[in-house]
Amino acid sequence: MENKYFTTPIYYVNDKPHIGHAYTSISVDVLKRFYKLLGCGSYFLTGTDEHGQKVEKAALDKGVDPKSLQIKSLKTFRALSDILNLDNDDFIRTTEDRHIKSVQNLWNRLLENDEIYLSKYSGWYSVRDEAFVAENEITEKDGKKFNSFGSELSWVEEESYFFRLSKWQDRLLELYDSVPNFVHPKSRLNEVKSFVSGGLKDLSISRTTFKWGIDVPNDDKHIMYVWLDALTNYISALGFPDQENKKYKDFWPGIHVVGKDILRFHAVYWPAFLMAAGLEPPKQIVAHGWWTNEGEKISKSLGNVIDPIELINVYGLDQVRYFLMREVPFGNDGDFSKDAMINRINGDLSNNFGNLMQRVLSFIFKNSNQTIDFTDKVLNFEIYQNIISSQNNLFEMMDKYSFDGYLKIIFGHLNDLNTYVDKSAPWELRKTDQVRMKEVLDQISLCILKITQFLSPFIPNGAEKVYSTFGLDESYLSFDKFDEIIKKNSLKISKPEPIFMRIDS
Ligand code: ME8
Repeated sequence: MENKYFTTPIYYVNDKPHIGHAYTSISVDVLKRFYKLLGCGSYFLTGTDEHGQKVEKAALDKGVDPKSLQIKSLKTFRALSDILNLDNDDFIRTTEDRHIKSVQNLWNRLLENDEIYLSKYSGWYSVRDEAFVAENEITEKDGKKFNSFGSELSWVEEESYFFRLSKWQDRLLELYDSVPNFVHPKSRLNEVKSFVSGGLKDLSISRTTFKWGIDVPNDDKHIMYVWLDALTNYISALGFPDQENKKYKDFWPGIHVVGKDILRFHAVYWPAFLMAAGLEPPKQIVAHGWWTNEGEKISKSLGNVIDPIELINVYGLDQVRYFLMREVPFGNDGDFSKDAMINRINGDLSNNFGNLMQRVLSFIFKNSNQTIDFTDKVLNFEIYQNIISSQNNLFEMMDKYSFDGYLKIIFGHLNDLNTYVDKSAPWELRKTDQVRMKEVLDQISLCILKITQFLSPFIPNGAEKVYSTFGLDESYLSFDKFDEIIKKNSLKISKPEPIFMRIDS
């Protein structure tokens, strides 16, 4: 099975993390955990973007130097990774030596390949997006200029090195045509294609009017444009410039999961930089949609930023992870509302999954000698066979990043199981047919075990809790260990702890 390398964007340290950052990180964590269960080699990178005018400006506004701001915010982003229970393999910072070495090496390759020249930039710039903005993308209001994201623009005029991006137009279009799903979803691929087909201008890749960045080699007047610096993190973490490094050989090219706001940097500039440096472009760029808060754009000035840590403290980690992955098809925009979240948690996790677990396992604990046996008859149980047969569908859903589609299939099985429990009523069978009662409980337990395995990338804590009730440690959550569970023949369960309690709105 081929190795998978998944990355999140590296987040700016100018501000505290919010729900959007948590969303991207959780989605990549789900992918990492899923492919790990499947037995693939998988690598997960996240980190922080610590240079640039935006970070420098935030530091100046707070009256501190960028280094201390960067250290303070780094702590919060690192803490968020822990709080989200991310299974990341590395956390990269763009101020680390390994990264600076890597970016400067990439620069030198571009220079050697005659992909860089010195000139002068004059035009509009969005500090908020760290982006140069073309005339045709500018709107005006009250005498001020804005880009399409509504960020205010400032005029920049300075000496700058340029990357010969215009030269890469045809090669980029070829790349989009030759690599299936290079950008996912297709609608975003079309957007990228039409941007590139419209013609590319050479890109300014250095700045001279401030200092907070990586030095351009052999020219102490210039620092690198923050996006050239930031994008390179994806290979710095694999040991670049050492292309013989095992991680680089095993995992590059990677799959970058990003918000739709930064698609152009990833699907146009990044593959062009890499190809121009003689390196392989990424495998795929996956762009997800944008969250709003109760219908409004999330922004500091509107005071409606959703703090993921607060949410987790109130609703629980697995609950927040599940809601974000289930509520909105990945790729679409979504609106966050507390009511929607409570309904989702109560409806799916509490009433459906948690309740099934609790009533069946407590009943077994009290009435069925606390053991579960997997006889052939149990293994032939129709709902279990349906779960097994849906496996390929589930893999396909994951392959096309349809997290909600995947979860819908699982919860369809859970609905069937709940109906089966009601219909076969083991509490009645206890009085009339204890052999059949045990068989029903064994069938349901088998299904719970399999379903929990499929759910575990989304709700890792809950899944571990369920498995430990069956006396199984987390290593049994891997797909190829399921046979071992079955071969155990008999499992003994301990007193089940309630999971996913109802939330009172
Ligand atoms: O752009 N909805 O960092 P950043 C969904 N440093 N996702 C959201 C979101 C929202 N409302 N708000 C933020 C940068 N995100 C650069 C990246 S990568 C080489 C450099 C998520 O801190 C989404 O993934 O502004 C978006 O792309 C990212 O946070 C932007 O994070």
